[in-house]
Amino acid sequence: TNANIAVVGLAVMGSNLARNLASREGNTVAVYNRTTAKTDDLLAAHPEAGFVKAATMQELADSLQTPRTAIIMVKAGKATDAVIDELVSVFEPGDIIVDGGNALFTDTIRREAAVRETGIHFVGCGISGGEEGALNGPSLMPGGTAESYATLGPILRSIAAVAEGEPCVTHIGTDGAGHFVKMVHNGIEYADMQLIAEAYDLIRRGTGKSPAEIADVFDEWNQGELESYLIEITAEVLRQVDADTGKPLVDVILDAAGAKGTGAWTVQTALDLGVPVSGIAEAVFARSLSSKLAQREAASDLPGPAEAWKVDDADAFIEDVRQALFASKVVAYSQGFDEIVAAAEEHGWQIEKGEVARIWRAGCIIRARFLNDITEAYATTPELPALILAPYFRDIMAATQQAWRRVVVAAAQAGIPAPAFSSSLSYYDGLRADRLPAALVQGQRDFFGAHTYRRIDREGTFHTQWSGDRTEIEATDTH
Ligand code: 2AM
Repeated sequence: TNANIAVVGLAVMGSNLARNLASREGNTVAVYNRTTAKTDDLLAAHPEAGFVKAATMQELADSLQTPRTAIIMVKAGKATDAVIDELVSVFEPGDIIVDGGNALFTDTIRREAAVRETGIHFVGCGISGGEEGALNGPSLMPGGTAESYATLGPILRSIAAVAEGEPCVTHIGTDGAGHFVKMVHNGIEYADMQLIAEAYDLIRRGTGKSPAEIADVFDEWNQGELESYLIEITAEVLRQVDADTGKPLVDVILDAAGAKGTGAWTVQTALDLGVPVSGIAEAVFARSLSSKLAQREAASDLPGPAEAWKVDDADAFIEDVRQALFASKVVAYSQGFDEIVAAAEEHGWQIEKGEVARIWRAGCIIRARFLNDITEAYATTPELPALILAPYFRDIMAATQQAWRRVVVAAAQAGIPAPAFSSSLSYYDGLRADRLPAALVQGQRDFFGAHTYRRIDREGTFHTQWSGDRTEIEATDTH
C-alpha cells in the first residue's frame, strides 16, 4: 500500500498521464487496465517509472494509500460508468475517483451525485493538451468538491503544464464545472481553428501566395499579439510537402473536416442557455458543410461572382486579414466566456474567469499570449458585462474593426466563404447597435401569437389588437 495515485485505463492518454505522474517527485503510481497485457506492456516499456501493477480492481485499491485517489482514463460513456461502478465497489468513503476523460458535463453532474451517495468523492477533470500534454504537462480543469481538491490539487499541480512559474490547474468549481469548462475550451478551439483557416484561404486566393509563403506570414504573426500554439502549428502544416506528389500536403488532404463532438456540445449547451456563441457555432457548421461531399459536388456549378478576384496590395490585405482574425478571435473568446458565466449561474458554480484564462496559457491547444490579457481584464474588472468590453479589448476592436469590415466585404464580393469572420462581425455590430430589428420581431410575434411586447417609454406589457381595431391594450398576463 505505497502508491499515492492510480491510473485506470492504459491506452495512449492513460499511459502518458501515468508516466507523467511517475516522473514527478513524490508520486508512486499504481496502474490498472481491463486487459492486463496492456499493463504488462507499459511496465516492460517503462521500468524507470516504478509503476505498481494491479491485476484486479481489488489489488488496485489495496495498493493505494488512503484516502485513495484514482484517475480514470477510459472511453467516455458506458466504459466510464462501468469503471466507476467497479471502483466504487472497492473504494471507501473519503476516497477520490477522478474521471480524466472527455465526459459531457451533464454526465459528470449525474455521476458526481450518484457517487457522493457512497461517501466517495467524484471529480470530473478536463484534461487538455492531447497525448503530448498528458505526457509532459497538460492544462487541467478539475471539478468536484473543494475537500477532494485538497488531496487531488497537489498531485495535479505536480503534473500540470507550467506558465510563468505557475501550474496550469485550478479548482474550477463543483461537480461538472471542470468538464464544462473543458468543453468550452474545445468550442473556442474550433472557432480559433476555423478563423485561422479562413485567414489562410483569403490570403491564398486574394494574393496567390503559396502555402509555404503563407507559412511565413503565420510565422511572422506568431511574433506578435496573435502568438499561439495554433498559429505556430498552422505554419508547420502549410510548409509540409507531400512525399508522394511533391505538392503542398494541404493540397492533397481531403477538405472534409471531422469532429468528435465537443464543439457541437458547446453549441447545444449554449442554445439551451440562450447564449449566442455564433463564432463557435459557425466553426462547427463549417466542418459539417465541408463534410457534405455529395451536396458540395452537386452544388459546384452554382454561379459565383462574375469577375476573378485579386487584391491590389497584398501586404495591406494580409495586414487587414490579421486584424480581422484578431477581432474575430476576441469575439469567440468573449462568447465562450459568456457561456461559462451563464452556466455558472445556472449550476451554482463559482468560476473565476481570470483563473480559467490563466490555466489555458500552457499545456492546452488554445494556449496563446492573448490569454494573459484575458486574465488581466478579469483581474482589473471581475464583473465585466462581456470580455469584449474590457478596456484592452475595446482598444483592439477600435483598432481592427475597419480592416475587419474590408475583409468581410472582400470575401463576400469574391465569393469566398468566411462564415466565422462575417458572423463575428455581425455579432459585434449587433452587440453595439443602438436599436435592433428585434423590435420588429416582437411586433410580428405579437401579431400572430399575441406574445406581447414591452415599450421603451413606459413600464408594462402590451398587445396590439391586430385582428380587431388595432388599438393597444395593456396585457394582463406578464409571463
Ligand atoms: P482495454 O485495453 O481492456 O480495451 C481506451 O479504449 C481504454 O478504455 C482502454 O484502456 C480500454 O481497456 C478501456 N476500456 C474501454 N471499455 C472499457 C470497459 N467497459 N471497462 C474497462 N475499461 C474499458
